[in-house]
Amino acid sequence: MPPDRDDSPTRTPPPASGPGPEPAPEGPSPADPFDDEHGHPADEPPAEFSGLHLGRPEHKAAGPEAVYHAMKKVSREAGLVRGLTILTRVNQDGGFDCPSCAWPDPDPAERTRFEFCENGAKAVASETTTRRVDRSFFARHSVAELAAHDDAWLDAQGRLTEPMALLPGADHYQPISWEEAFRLIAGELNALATPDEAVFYTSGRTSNEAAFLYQLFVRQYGTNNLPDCSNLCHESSGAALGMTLGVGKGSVRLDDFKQAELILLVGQNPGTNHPRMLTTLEGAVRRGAKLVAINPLKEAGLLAFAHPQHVRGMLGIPTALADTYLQVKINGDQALFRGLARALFEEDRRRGGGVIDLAFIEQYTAGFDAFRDAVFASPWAEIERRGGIDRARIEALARRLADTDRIIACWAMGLTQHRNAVATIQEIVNVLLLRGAIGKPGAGVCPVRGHSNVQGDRTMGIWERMPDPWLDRLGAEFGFEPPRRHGFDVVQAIRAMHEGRAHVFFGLGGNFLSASPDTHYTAEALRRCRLTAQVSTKLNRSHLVTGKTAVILPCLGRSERDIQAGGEQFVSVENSMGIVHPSHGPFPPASPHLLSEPVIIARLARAVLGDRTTVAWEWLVEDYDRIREAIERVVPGFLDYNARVRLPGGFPLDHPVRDRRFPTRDGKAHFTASPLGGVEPGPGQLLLMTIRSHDQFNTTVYGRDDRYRGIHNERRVVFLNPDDMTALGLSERQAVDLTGTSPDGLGRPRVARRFLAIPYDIPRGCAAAYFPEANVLVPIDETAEISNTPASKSITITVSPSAE
Ligand SMILES: Nc1nc2c(c(=O)[nH]1)N[C@H]1C(S)=C(S)[C@@H](COP(=O)(O)OP(=O)(O)OC[C@H]3O[C@@H](n4cnc5c(=O)[nH]c(N)nc54)[C@H](O)[C@@H]3O)O[C@H]1N2
Ligand SMILES: Nc1nc2c(c(=O)[nH]1)N[C@H]1C(S)=C(S)[C@@H](COP(=O)(O)OP(=O)(O)OC[C@H]3O[C@@H](n4cnc5c(=O)[nH]c(N)nc54)[C@H](O)[C@@H]3O)O[C@H]1N2
Ligand SMILES: [Mo]
Repeated sequence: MPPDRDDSPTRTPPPASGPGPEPAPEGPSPADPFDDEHGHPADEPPAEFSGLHLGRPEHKAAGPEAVYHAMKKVSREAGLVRGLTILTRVNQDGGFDCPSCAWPDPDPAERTRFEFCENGAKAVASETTTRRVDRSFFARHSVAELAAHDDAWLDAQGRLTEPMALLPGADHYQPISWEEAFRLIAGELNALATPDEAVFYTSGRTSNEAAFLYQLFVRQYGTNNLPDCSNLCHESSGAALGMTLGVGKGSVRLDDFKQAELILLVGQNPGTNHPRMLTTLEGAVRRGAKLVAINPLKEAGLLAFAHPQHVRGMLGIPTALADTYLQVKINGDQALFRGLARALFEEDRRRGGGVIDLAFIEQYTAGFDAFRDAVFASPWAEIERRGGIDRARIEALARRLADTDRIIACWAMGLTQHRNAVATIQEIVNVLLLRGAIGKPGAGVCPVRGHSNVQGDRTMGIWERMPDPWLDRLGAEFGFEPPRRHGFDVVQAIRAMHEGRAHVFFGLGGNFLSASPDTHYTAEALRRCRLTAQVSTKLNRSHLVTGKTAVILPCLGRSERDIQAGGEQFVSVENSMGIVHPSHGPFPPASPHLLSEPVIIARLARAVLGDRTTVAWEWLVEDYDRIREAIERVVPGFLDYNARVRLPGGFPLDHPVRDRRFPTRDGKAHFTASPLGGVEPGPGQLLLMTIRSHDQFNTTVYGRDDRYRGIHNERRVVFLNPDDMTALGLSERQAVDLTGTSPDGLGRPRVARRFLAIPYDIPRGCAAAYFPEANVLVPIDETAEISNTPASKSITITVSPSAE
């Protein structure tokens, strides 16, 4: 157990002021070994720690504190009355889609007046802030000076208001007209030797309409270089599910949670990252369903939930959630699920059948025999060693699986960001297939998506490897021949920019530098570009580590009114469960100079393609119904898009697996027989996972607290097992350096300096630190097999005291 913690603020008082905007430092920025004319990457430690206050980890999520923290952030950013007005439009019929996670909204009839959570409120507050980053801000601060600030400070400065350009040799961004900005970008793109020398990134907040236009523009320009944040996120889920079930998306809907008997929550922290999911889980538990959590950390949101909008919850009275908690080792899940399969086979033998669903397996699946052989070739000793869970506990859970027909497995980044991520997710599918728990009510797979429209962007063709029939339809609709050669994913794009095979980076949203692995290598890759240009709402580090020329194109946020020639427009998004619905921003834009994402893309396309294009860009964006009509003809499942998207609650996309139709090559669901793999740290090494705190949305850091884990006012912390700390001779709060076991992409030692050691309830040999501060430790060449997702939750490191 961790040593006693001091909850009283007397030992280490938190500073009186929160992490709001701070005055800019006087004079030049501090010296920095990696400094150059255009700033430095994110991992340089601030001169001082910000003043850690260590509390006890919490045992429940939400409650009245959640309301308090949400309101504090909202009133600070948007003003209390204005902020509350804005929040009443989140996830409402006729309102806008919460820009935070992709968890679905309940049926319109079941929605309450407040259909958002603490962290959704924070995301909305961050977008609707009254602060502005305008031309005078950029005149006051050089890029080098801005780069000396941390991510929280950058985000806290407010909304971008007009296009800005950083010209070669300049040290300040300067205003540029939209026309000039498009001309500049077009000039660079048209000067490339081939379109494959440009990279077009997408983050998952982009609407269906913008995403569709974007991929159309990029393919008419001539490349499939469409990496997206999914490459860093659920790519492993898409790959594993596509190969086994034929559809790379989750198969369950909210209604299934009302019928499930057993819900597995694997590698996911919903209390922080999908808080509205807790309402669904609480409903399931109240109905009698059982929850099992599989996670190296005892996350508050998996233990219990006090619904802040219900009377009991407001009084702080929680509903217990997981009744079983398996504290698996980092990357131990493949072994654990292999163990569950083995125990299911053994239980079936003991009971003389009835456990393995042979009828289902015979009718619907392939690969069973090879899988059974692989299971019996995995010795219990190896299963226990790799997973860190003993056989008796695995057998106990297997007996519960054997007694249950309706099983849902949920997961997120805890499974997708490992070397063997695809095989791990396939192992979960194996277990569900053994029990026939796929394609029936109350059962199935539920990869819980991150960004609010990351799933929709893929449906709209944002993928470097869209299949030929899809490209055929796109070409037929617009009368051109789309390129067929697969493009770069994120890791390939970084390498290409680094090696001089790509010279222009364009980002539709996101924060490419801070989201990517191997920070210094990626920074160098971006610096080698001729141009880096980004469509953004807020300032971030990718605006500060740039190519020779850099452009910021500021766009409307989700919450903002979008008026075009055809009147007021709305966009649409697809949530984690394949429901497509509208999002309609009702509030005035942060600045009169902002353009919508569809308009930015249309004008860029015209500037780049001129008369070469077969698309009536200007006409399409006058009325987004016209974009949706084109989508309807290209993308399967969108028949009657304009009518159906206006129905209350939107419409569901067909998911054949729900009816036990498996669109694989042979029409069968596939068992997968993989060897047990993954990383096992050597002597003296630890396995590090890079995770989110409660006060961030990906690279956007709202503050320095991680309330549920008892961390206040500091992000440079590393969670360690107390016995490992003793073995390493470390004491609580000691400053340590984290060193990767391989050199970085530039051949230098891979070190993240000065983190405070925190004793925590985490399995031995495991460690955790926050993303993006620890991204410098994620090797560019350590990625998941098949999906190529960086293994940012399986990093082998050593930990040693910091040299002062
Ligand atoms: N407020 C907020 N909401 C968000 C986001 C955000 O940053 N902030 N990000 C959004 C995005 S894009 C995404 S993808 C999701 C991310 O949602 P999550 O996947 O919940 O995010 P992480 O913090 O990466 O959490 C990973 C969880 O997996 C566990 N874990 C790590 N390694 C392993 C392992 O090997 N095995 C198991 N079983 N567990 C492991 C960690 O302990 C942690 O609980 O959230 C989305 N929603
Ligand atoms: N080590 C490590 N690295 C990781 C992860 C991890 O767990 N560990 N997680 C990975 C995951 S799951 C993901 S999804 C990626 C996230 O990677 P990204 O999606 O690239 O990053 P975000 O932080 O979500 O992007 C934030 C920026 O998006 C812009 N933005 C916000 N709203 C809008 C909008 O409406 N329109 C436009 N155009 N721009 C907008 C703002 O300028 C803001 O600064 O990071 C990945 N990186
Ligand atoms: Mo994500």
